[in-house]
Amino acid sequence: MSTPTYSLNANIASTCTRRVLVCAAECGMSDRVKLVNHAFTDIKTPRWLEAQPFGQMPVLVEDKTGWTLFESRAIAKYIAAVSGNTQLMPLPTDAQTYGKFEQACSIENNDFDVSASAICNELVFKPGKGGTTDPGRVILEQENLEKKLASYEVILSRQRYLAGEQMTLADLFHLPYGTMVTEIGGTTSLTDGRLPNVTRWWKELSDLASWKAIQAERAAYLEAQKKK
Ligand SMILES: N[C@@H](CCC(=O)N[C@@H](CS)C(=O)NCC(=O)O)C(=O)O
Repeated sequence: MSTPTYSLNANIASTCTRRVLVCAAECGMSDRVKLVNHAFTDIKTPRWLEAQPFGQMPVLVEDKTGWTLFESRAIAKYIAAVSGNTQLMPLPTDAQTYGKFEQACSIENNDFDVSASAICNELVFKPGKGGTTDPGRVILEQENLEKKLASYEVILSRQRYLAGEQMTLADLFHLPYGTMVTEIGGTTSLTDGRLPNVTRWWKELSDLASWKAIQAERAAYLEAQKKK
């Protein structure tokens, strides 16, 4: 049986797309997961909605069978399962390690992403769609993020990564919004050293060669779009 390959129907400019791409790269799956850049208008078409009823990207498609999967974190976990990389995603049979991994995934989704993505939404996505930034919401989410990252500092002062001593998908999941919220000045807490273990952790993650390559691909794509 031939090794399955996949198309990632998405766009390199999207945060969720880059979440999948960095996880695929770290799992050694980049050659089996091919990014297919789509216009953001595609995601509201009946064909797209059939695979992704929420009208969002990314969507993973198995090339041979047409089998689909959406939700960036689910896609990343699926790719890790296919790759067999049990460091980035521990097996449920290793119950305690798996429990800590799921705990870390939950922290990213419920404690970090909520505020980091809300700040990016207010400062970038909303104005980009013609809307107006709500400064009160920005301040509230900045305060929330600050409090959450203080708790990250406690965790990361005891262990190297969010799930333990090994880097997992849970750490990688932070990269798109962590990078964006820092770049737009939405927070300095990941980088300014006031939370030394957070800064150490974030530097290691954001310095990953795979992530730098994906960010470079994004910059090249956006530059090419400007020239069109
Ligand atoms: N929870 C979903 C969120 C997907 C999502 O919000 N995708 C964005 C791009 S990062 C999108 O499609 N936005 C366009 C829209 O919602 O209309 C995931 O992780 O895949």
